Amino acid sequence: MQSDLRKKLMEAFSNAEGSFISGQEIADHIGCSRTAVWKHIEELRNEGYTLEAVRKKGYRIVSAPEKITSNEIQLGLKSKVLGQHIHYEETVDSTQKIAHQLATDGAPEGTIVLAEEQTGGKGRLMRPWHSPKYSGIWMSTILRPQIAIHQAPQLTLLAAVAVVKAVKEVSGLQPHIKWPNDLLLNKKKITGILTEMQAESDQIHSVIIGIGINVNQQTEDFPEDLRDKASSIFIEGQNRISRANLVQAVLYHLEELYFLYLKEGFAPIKEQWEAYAISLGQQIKATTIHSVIVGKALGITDAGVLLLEDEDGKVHSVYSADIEV
Ligand code: BT5
Repeated sequence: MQSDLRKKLMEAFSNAEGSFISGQEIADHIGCSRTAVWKHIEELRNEGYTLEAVRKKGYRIVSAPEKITSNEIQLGLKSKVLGQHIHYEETVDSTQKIAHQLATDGAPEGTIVLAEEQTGGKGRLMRPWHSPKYSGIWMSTILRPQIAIHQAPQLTLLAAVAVVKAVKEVSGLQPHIKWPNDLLLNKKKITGILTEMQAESDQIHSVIIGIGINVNQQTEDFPEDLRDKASSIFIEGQNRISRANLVQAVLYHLEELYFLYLKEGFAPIKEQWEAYAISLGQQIKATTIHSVIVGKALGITDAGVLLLEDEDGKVHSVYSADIEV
């Protein structure tokens, strides 16, 4: 939006002093059409403004975008290693890409990459991850554990437990985990986790844990094809959350579980994961790259592999799949 247009638009809202202002009044003030006003309002929403729109009354700004600053995160940070180095950017392609580069360049363990917006956020199998500005947490954490390559997926499950605890602590809402990497509130996805690694022969150089949390989005902030299956903490709890506080809580719980894992192995993490998982004991459908398996979810192995028992009693080990409950 041109800056003079933006100035006039904000002026119109400011003159209304928090009351509703009609689309026509805004149009008159700026000197544009009603359709153009609608477009400007959409732009404001994309930038993180929360606007209320009521028929016959018009629009009202409920809140301005809240940025996360590195200072805000470091002030009161309870983790000792995670988040001690913060790489913060307004807009990035994907925080994973930057974290990979930093890890290659020797960034210390615990370095995090945080962005207000991702234009090419990615999920597993290169699927897109919707990461609009100022409303979520898009973060990649660099870890350097001395574990075998086949153990790395355990860290996805560990991260899921950490985010459940952090969301619960900050919002009071209790998400459930859907194997391996989804966190759900009222059956809708609010978090996805992507674990990638840099390794050579059987030596792990770094594990990069990408965490995406939908925090303050409203329903209309999601593209239509995601509205049925995705949600945010705000939508489910009707409460705006400080993203900086949530980042701090995630780092704290992630670190606590990670240290426990390094000391005692996966068993105590597995126990907590199972306590939060929704699909255990239930009939589920797992779509892998090669096949579709329908069966009862028995649990996860010590390696984090899902065990599914089909109707013939055969137990399948599922390493990677999409799950429908
Ligand atoms: C994931 O993949 O769930 C992993 C997402 C990881 C995102 C973080 S953000 C920080 C870091 N930087 C990145 O670039 N990525 C990581 P998967 O299980 O493959 O799920 C992807 C699917 O979730 C998509 O195909 C959509 O259906 C859906 N989806 C996309 N954006 C979403 C969102 N914001 N909320 C809920 N679901 C979404």
